Amino acid sequence: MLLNRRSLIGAASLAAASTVSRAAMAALPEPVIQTSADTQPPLLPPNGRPYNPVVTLNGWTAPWRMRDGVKEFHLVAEPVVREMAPGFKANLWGYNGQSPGPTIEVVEGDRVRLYVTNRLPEATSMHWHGQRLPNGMDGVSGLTQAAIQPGKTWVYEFVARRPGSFMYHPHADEMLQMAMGMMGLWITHPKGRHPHIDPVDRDYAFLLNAYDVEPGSATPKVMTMLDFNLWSWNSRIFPGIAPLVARQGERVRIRVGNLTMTNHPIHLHGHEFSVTGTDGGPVPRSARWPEVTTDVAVGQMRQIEFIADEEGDWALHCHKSHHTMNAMGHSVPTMIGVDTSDLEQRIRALVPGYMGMGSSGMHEMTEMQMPLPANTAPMMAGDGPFGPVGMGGMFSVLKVRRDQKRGDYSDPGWFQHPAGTLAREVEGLPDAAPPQAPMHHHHGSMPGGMANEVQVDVRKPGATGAAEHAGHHEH
Ligand SMILES: [Cu+2]
Repeated sequence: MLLNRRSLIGAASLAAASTVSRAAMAALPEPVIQTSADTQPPLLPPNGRPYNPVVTLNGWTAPWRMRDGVKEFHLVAEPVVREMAPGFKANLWGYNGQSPGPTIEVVEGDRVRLYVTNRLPEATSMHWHGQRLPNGMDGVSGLTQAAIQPGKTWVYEFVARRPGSFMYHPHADEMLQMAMGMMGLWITHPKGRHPHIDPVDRDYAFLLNAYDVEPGSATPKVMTMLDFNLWSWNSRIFPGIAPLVARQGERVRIRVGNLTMTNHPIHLHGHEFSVTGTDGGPVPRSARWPEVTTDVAVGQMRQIEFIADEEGDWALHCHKSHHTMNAMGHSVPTMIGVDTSDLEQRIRALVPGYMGMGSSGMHEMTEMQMPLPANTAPMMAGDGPFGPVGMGGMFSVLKVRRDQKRGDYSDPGWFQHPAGTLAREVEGLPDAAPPQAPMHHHHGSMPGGMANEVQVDVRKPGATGAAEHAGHHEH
């Protein structure tokens, strides 16, 4: 739901608004705030040059005011409450009611005027990442401007000179302000046909971000440098991330920007894609190659494109496996292979109902209704048509359907697999015994558990497949 700020003036939660005089605000375009974390339908341009709008995952595009041929936007930096997943809300800082802020969409050649109002308790600024612009519009506090003090509004103005995928974020107290969620996307569409930009049927965009929120709390720890525990797309974590939907045969573009403190190899199942652009602009066709994973480094954007020609529910996720999990204690010991049944019984005598975890892997945690502190997303969650998905964090699903209507972004539900196309259990075989933990096989008594009969395979260069067995003590 979109709300005008005016309809909320007077609410106790917006007391900070009074620091901006209403007379001064009257000359500015009304800031539009978003109260929902749902993906909003693409904003068809009501005026200006035509373009094919993007869909921001769990986000929206900022409406603008056209004034004397200039597109005017109004961003308000402010504390927000972001629902990161159903049942889990975080106290973040963002723009216009959400983190990330609204996507700015303009057309190559547009003159753009951006008002930035600061309703934070500290100074900020706005940097327009990747843009060609006059140096004084670059938004680096101290270097190209004084910081925007609380209660003040500054204005930036420049021409969107080249098409591409960009970002915006503060360049003042950056570590804290980005750890709190202050960022947004900027898309400059090409003016007419561009030799390196193909028209697409679906154009998705999201930012990679990361937070460190202690389970049971709601405000990120802002001094965290690397050890974040929530890996999100547009400040949402699976299963809170909307699916990406396509009609079979459509050309799909996905724009991904990274404002975390580490790289994310973004992997798509079932299709190959090309990287058709970066925040440096469109990639010439002759410089593209096929991929199924593209690494998006810190401060980079990657724009991937493919034909969604395979029907199904295809995972789209970061390939760092700890980035597809939600908050957990980092001090959990590895218990794989440890027989805890005896330990469990002994602890149960002291703590009724105690249950050990992880002795055969951690998948069991996806099936357990673990008692969680209030306001905490489960570590591995999401139910699929065949059981728990056991994922969190940077994970979503590309849903390709033959009968999805053009321009329809609604969730088509789970894929109905045609007969004979599903992996299946082989029936009629005896149950295989589960593997024994290696520590039950002590063959020797050497310190450190080194067995005597260790064999190594030596393959001589040039040998055609025949490996020689050499005893551990032979040389
Ligand atoms: Cu990652």
